[in-house]
Amino acid sequence: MGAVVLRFHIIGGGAVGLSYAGRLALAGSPVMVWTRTAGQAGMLAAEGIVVVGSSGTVAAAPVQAAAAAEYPSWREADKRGGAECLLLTVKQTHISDPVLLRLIQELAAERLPVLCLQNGVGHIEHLQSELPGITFIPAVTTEGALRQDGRTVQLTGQGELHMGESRDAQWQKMLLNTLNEAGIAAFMSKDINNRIYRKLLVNAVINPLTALLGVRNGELQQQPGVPELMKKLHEETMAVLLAAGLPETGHEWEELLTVCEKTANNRSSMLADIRNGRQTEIAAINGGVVKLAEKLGMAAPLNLALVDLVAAVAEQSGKGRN
Ligand code: KPL
Repeated sequence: MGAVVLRFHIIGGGAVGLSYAGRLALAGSPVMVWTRTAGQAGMLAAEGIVVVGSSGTVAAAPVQAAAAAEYPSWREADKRGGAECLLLTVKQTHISDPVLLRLIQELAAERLPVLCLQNGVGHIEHLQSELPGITFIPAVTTEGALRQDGRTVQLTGQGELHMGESRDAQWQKMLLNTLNEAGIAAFMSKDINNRIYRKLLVNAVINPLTALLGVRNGELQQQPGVPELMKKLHEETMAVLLAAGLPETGHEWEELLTVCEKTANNRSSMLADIRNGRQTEIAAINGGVVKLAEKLGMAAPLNLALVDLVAAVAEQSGKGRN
């Protein structure tokens, strides 16, 4: 009997989804990408994903693809078995979509846990309450990726993928090996909730400010008056997260600057959302900090102001309220 190969279902054809799908497919894993539109799925299935490396190398990765709504006909036609892994890479703004929830329910029902790579907080609780029979494993990615078009993704910053512990240790070991072999630095984390809070601390500063100022991550600090604002926002957010149980390392500010540096060429996901007319994740990021603060009887006025400002900018650019 040959070695068991993990077959991946990547739900979401955005920058994160394409960057994982592309690298896994290039390393030889069977990959199925589930998209929102049939147009993107058709393009991916016909031509594959174009992965542009950080040094400019270009490679085409063959994948299967279908729109989430096409699940029933795909299921009927699909005869292949094998160990599977589900990566949910859609934004927080989509996790209530009934078509998506049905897809997760169908795909996860007979299979294994769903790895969730969303920014912000509140998504695991939301998914768990919508789909109570399914196991969701929180994960955090610190990699930078930029979607250039529906099938092209540029890897803009080397980062890591950390995931919570699965009850199925053998499956998780196989998953980590497969990811590592595809050049993805992936780890099992025993303190995933702290990692989620640490990522939230980074996103709560970089995302709204880059979105409002229209600058790349590496340009944020060069804007007049912005380093002071970054510092104040960082302090306010950190106070909330420490009160919520995050242990302090003393290096949080340096970590934020390192992310700006490592993803200098990146447009944050929130800036990309505003530019492309998509809903932003402001409610799950700065709005998540405000909700946490409220629960703890604290105030988070800067975070609150940013929720309103980003929503106003999105609305002004004709992109609807978040
Ligand atoms: O996670 C990100 C995002 O854009 O959402 C950062 C780390 C800020 C990289 O752009």
